[in-house]
Amino acid sequence: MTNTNQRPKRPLRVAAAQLGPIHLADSRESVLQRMFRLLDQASASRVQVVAFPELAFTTFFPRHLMDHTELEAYFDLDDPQNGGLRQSPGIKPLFDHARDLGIDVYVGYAEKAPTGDGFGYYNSSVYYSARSDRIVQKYRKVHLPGVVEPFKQPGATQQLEKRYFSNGDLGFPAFRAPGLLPNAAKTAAGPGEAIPLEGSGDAIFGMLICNDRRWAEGWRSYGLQGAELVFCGYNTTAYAPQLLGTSEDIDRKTAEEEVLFHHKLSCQGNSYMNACFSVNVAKCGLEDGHSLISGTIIVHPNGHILAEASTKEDELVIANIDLGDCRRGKEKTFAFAKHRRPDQYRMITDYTGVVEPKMLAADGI
Ligand code: CDT
Repeated sequence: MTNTNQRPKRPLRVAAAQLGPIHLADSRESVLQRMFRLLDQASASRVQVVAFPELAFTTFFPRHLMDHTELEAYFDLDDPQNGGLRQSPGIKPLFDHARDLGIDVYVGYAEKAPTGDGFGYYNSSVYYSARSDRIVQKYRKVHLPGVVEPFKQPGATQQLEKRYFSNGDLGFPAFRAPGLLPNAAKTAAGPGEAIPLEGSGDAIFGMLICNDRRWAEGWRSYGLQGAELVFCGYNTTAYAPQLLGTSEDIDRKTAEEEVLFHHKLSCQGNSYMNACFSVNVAKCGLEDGHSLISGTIIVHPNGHILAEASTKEDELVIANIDLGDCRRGKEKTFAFAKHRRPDQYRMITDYTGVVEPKMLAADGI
């Protein structure tokens, strides 16, 4: 079997496991049971990889002002001395279930990591491989939105990620997921043996978390590593004019449509510009009265949406994809090695904020 480029197919059946609201009062056990149901559904549909949202095990707690003691309950310990996240008691049951079903998992969680003299707190995700029963890669959210000090206006939507988490410090590490593709090429074993073709090895994946999807730099970092699929889980507030740049003058329904549009624009545009699939998965609905957008989508490297959620509840969104479809973009329009001009891109790493051109003189025209 070949695709239009006469390359072998790289078929994969993926799913986004959208979660409806998780309220402050909901127990971890109840959330795990919901995740198990979605995994069971995925298994019945022969899905190989399931993606869960950002901070999937709890309510979106950064909208609440909490003291350190209250906050601790929302974090899961990722301690390499004790088996890492794979053995963390509040999450282990999910990996055990996924292992038993033979399904790989991308999932977001609040990470508490020992630092030697204390703990670091991150908004993180991991990719768990069922075949190897291990976490293949961890990612820590780089672009933390929101503020350190809570907004004072009554009724304002709080977003305290900058208060509760440290900035991600692992960069954007692409990785290969073992055992998903039939006939994936392996490393050349010895001298004289043919070097495997680009795009013929085991699947190359990357991870982003929520706000990261709005920033081209993370996607391009994955594009430069040949990523064929990027996962992104999110909790996106439907109405947050203080934070999202939507006008305060528009009604809530119009504001939500605008937020949804920018979400899709980011995922579709960046998938296209980096010639990769993306699985973008929401936690959505009314959480304790706070509205989160839905919009779970699986996007093709040509930018089109392949599958989309139709509810604001727990819902499995499935797509059959062929990672070989990335080759057209990677070898033509976005053949980076041929067309990129990094010597002209220095501002991207030299500048953080905006540096405007010099003002014109008073008599300037
Ligand atoms: N969770 C997260 O990163 N949310 C941001 C919105 C922050 S402003 C309300 C997002 O980019 O969707």
